[in-house]
Amino acid sequence: MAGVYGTSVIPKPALLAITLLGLTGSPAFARSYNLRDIEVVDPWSRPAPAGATAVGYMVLTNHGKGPVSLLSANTTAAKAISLHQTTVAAGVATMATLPKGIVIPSGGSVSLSPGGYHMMLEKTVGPLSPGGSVPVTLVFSGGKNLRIDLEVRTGTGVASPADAMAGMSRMNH
Ligand SMILES: [Cu+2]
Repeated sequence: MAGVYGTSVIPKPALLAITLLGLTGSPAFARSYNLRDIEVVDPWSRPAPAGATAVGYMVLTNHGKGPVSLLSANTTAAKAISLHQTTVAAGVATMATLPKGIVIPSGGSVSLSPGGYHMMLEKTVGPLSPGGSVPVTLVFSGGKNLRIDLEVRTGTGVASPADAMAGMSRMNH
């Protein structure tokens, strides 16, 4: 995107963060879910065919006094869900699994977004179609479970995550 103007001084993660802020800055349109002190805003996924690797994105906020971890997630719409972190360095995306989950600090927010933390849905049972939704149960520390729906939509024009997913699948699955 920035490359159109001949200079690409904005690192990709920063650009993505700006895009995400733009999206979540419209609370009137963003779905949100609450479980005690945990708030989940705008969970979404991208369209995908059956048997594919799909993604899950959202913003997690912890309004409580202690840290909370998102430990895992599960769904009936795919064989399994993993928690991953993408790191982009020199234009190359690599992903790591997060066996200990994602920590949401007290009073803080963590974004699951293209190019960063994300959920990976492995082997979708059926196609994920635009306008549809994917039921997901989030498992937090302290035995707290929250049922949400990922809204399936065509993302924000970011091209790299699907490629990164394909690479990840070849490497680790
Ligand atoms: Cu992944």
